[in-house]
Amino acid sequence: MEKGLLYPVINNYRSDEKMDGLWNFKFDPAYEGESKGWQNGFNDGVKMPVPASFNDFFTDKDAREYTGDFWYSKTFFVPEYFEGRDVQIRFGAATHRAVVYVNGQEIRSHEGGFLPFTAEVTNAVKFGEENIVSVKINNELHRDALPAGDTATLKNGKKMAKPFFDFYNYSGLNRSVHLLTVPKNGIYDYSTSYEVGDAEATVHYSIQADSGDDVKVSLINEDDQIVATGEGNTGDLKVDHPNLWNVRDAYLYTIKFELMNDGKIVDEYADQIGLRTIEIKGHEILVNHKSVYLRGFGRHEDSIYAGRGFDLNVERRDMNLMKWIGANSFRSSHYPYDEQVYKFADREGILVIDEVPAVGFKMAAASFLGGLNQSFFDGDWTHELYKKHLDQIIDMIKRDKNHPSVLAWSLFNEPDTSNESAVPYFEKLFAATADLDPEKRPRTFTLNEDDTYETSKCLKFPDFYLLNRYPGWYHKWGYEISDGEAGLRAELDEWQKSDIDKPIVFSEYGADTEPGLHKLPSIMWSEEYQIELLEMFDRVFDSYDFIRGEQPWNLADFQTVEGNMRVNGNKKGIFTRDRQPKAAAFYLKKRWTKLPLNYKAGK
Ligand code: CKU
Repeated sequence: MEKGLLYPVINNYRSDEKMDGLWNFKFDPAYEGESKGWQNGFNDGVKMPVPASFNDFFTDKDAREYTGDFWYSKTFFVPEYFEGRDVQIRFGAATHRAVVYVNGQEIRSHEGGFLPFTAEVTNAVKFGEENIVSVKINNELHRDALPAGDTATLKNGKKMAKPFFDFYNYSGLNRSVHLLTVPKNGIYDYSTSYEVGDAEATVHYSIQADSGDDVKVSLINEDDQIVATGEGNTGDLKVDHPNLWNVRDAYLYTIKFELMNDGKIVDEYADQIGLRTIEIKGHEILVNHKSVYLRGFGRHEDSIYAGRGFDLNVERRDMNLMKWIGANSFRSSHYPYDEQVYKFADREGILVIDEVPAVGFKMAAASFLGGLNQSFFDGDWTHELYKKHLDQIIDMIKRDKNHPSVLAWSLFNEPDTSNESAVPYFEKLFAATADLDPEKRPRTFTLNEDDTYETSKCLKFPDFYLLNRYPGWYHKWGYEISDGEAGLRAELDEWQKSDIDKPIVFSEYGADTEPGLHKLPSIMWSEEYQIELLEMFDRVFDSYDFIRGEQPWNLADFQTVEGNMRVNGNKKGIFTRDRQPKAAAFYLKKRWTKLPLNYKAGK
């Protein structure tokens, strides 16, 4: 668990320098890096770009598939004028676990490949000199870690990742590394929550700092005017005639905190926030007390060459594609994304269902991935897994809680909930996470096809339901799709008859589609079939009032493990991996740009 995960800023009290670029890189298949002194740095590795996944740069398959320990190292200069401040190295993501050394000294370790962590290096660096940072990373998959999987050893001694999930195990320093200075005992976290009306809005704020005798707060509008001020570690800011943050119509205020000591400013932190509320009421998802119908995608951080390495250019394109097609939301399937993704979403007024990397918690979920027929939560790994799972939810909420775009927290993707053994795990996790978010956003998880209204033992936990359903693809496919539709309707009829009064969002459905493959009449994998499958689902969505969102799988094609179900990855993208439209994109654009934001409101 991190103390604070504020995004780096530069001001009179704080500095931020990116350490991105070329690092030295080395595989460590014999786990002997420390005994060879690699924590002190090395110069005989290959030059590796950061941020990026190492995998797809290599032309050699052993290197691309490499599973085990590997090292990154880089020299960096710490100027003398940094003295007197705290020096930190902040890693945006290291997949999946890391140990950080500075000048040979072990600083800290971290588990979890999709969230940031900060190495406090003040006492390890030499001021006015070159320093060396080395990071040992391990990308093995285990059942007691997130995302879940196994690591196999082949007969030739090579290790191989066996994910219980359907995305490639892209590894490395996938997000930017920052060299930061912050004031000693300064601000390390803040949070906000809101009450909004047309005439007035209230921002409840609280700020965490290690020192200071007072805090001054100001709220600044987009015209650079101060609209409210406050004092103290917690308090309320009242805004007359507020500009609310609305879906696809965002307005961002700047909140600025000044930490005071003896009448002098000793630290400052400013961030952009949006004034809005989120509630679930009956069948409705409400933003600013108004009903919102979600349309958008499940996504991945995935692109050619850099794999899961965060690329602002790809993200800009993805945001533009989502705006073009009329989307208003996405799920950060199946892990929290780079922080800049949420900044984009804040600015564009796009809602995010923020998901923790609790994926693969179902042995039989995807038999094509080598699933085993056993209940996941019966396993002896759940004790250790739970600790990591909770830790990552805590950090995800800590990191993302101040983004107006974040609509809800997804605590699992497709866990095995059809067995009673899941219930104690869910009870504990939902209780432990109830008060983490000062805004108390809804919590949810996606339900796999096997986990239905009739079979799931965990339906009481989510505030609204996310359904992943694949009739027309994984069953009742091709010419049988009409039976698939009938089956889907039969399941939804059960929900309708029940006394459950919560919205359902379809968080996955789709068909693998080879771009350029046309067939009349349609055949599976053709662009025509993808449209027919979407039309089938849309007919169903339009027939049930409690369905309050549609997020087909996936925004774009993405890389997976190789296998007899995948032709160079998962092709369920509405866009190709290089972000060009398949025919289905034009179909969805037509539907989504016509649907009102408050579709089905009041029903
Ligand atoms: C998607 C067994 C269904 C799993 N679901 C999760 C997602 O990660 C996969 O990519 C289905 C698919 O296309 O199989």
